[in-house]
Amino acid sequence: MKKVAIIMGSDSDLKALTGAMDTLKALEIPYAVRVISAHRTPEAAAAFARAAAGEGYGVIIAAAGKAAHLAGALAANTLLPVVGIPMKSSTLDGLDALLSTVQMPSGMPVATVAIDGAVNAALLAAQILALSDGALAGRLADYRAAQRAKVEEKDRQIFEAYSNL
Ligand code: RP5
Repeated sequence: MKKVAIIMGSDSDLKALTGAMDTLKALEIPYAVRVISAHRTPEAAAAFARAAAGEGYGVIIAAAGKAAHLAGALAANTLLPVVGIPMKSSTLDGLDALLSTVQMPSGMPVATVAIDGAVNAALLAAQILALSDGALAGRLADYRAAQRAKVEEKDRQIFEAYSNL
């Protein structure tokens, strides 16, 4: 099965990415986690992206904050789909990273999820891999069904606790 790469620009991003790791683990998708910076280690970023397809990766998740160029810098060096996660930082609440990640020039796409949207990044990566993996598609369908059941149960509880009919 193809692997997912979770690349973060700094170890200070790590805590916000646990949702991505937990989600990939729950879906039984192998993943590697790396700290590679578009600005502080630009050669490593290019080298990783160039080698990724040959090393068995199917999707790259790139998380960075502030002037967040990591996802775009990786995308520029691979044909693999790149999912960008803009990270919330202390100064501009992640708006800086959101704009830096989402506003890619035509010809070089990055699939950008919400600020700190680690779980959706993992799910999007899983959906991409599931296009050629029927067993994974089944696990994703189960994930959706479990999510639906949880919401239906909350609906039932809140209906009973708060309605005044
Ligand atoms: C970005 O700058 C990183 O992705 C991180 O979100 C932000 C701050 O990095 P540190 O100064 O905490 O290492 O490149």
